[in-house]
Amino acid sequence: MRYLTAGESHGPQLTTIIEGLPAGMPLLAEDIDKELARRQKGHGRGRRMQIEKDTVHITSGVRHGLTLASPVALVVQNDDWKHWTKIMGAEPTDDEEVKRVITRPRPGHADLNGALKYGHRDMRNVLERSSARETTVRVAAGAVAKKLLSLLGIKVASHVVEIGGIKSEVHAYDSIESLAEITENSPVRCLDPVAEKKMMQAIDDAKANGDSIGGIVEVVVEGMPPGVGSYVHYDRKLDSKLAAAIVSINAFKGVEFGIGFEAARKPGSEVHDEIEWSEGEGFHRSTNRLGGLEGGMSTGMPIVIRGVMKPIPTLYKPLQSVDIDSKESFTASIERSDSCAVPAAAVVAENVIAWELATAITNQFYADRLDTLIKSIEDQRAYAREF
Ligand code: EPS
Repeated sequence: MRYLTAGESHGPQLTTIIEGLPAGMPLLAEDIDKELARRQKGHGRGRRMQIEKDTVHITSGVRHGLTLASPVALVVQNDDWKHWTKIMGAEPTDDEEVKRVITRPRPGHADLNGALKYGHRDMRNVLERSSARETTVRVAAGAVAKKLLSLLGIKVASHVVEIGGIKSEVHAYDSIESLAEITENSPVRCLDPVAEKKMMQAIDDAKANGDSIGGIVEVVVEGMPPGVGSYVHYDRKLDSKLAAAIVSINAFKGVEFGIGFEAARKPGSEVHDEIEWSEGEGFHRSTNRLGGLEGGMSTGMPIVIRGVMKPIPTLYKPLQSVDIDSKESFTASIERSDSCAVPAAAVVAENVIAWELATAITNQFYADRLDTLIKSIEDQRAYAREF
């Protein structure tokens, strides 16, 4: 499976074209809209989210609710476009007023590096595309993957484990369904109601100070059959694919699996998961410190991945920068921004992980048809149980 996205933050629309889905897979716009709505929520979001009501149009690849195996094109309109038709229009203009040229790079953004790379003297040409608005259609593509995974008995959920230095102290949950339900009702997608309140206060404080804060999100996956991925070559290792997916999310700077960096501080006997076998269940691990991944492959245990998001670099509190035309120093100022997008980023993380898992599965198993793919996955699970 593969997909590309297109679209500028304040352009008319965002688009993705997905290829490689099995034929005969049920897919409705509402499957995607559900994820798009989840991504828009979260304490700390700015005014833009009040303008947008993200919903998808499926413009190809699906007929009467089933995939055809032809490319699936998904379109999400930008409601804000009506305010930007001149500034972001495709037609040429000599009117400098209309262009709203940006010559002042914001520290921490793609502005300056993107301008140097492509020779843009108007950094709007960079920031319109580097904006996290693009995660809308990455979530749309991920929602399609998530739907496929659900049909294969694989569930994906997430929670926010830290915001602005405040840590969730609740890590246990009854089931992945209850994790999803509790976090869905939390304005910061946190399992810990005490930490939740403190996180919301920290976001409010950051906003009042003109600042922004980051955090850590955790994605959990249940139901992956063992042996997906590869130990044979670097570019087929499942953990490397998942790590790349997390770090590809705007503002994400690091990734951990299972106990993660804690592994550097512990002896091997306290890191590796002992192997057990029982009738019916087959092989499993007594613990899951490695987060469901060993040797570049899934173990069949839950996959646990954490990603760290830096504070959003668009700050009301100005930071020092230099104008690319005048070369004069200035302090960057902005019109609007999110003060914290960690809860929304948890949804993005879920969906990019779903995409990578669905891709790994469709690469490894015969996936032209949904029915044969379902059977292949069931066979792999049964094989592992009886191995
Ligand atoms: C973003 C800046 C803000 C955010 C945006 C990401 O948008 P604007 O420039 O229109 O105020 O709201 O996020 C989204 C639009 C979104 O859908 O998540 C940025 O610079 O990355």
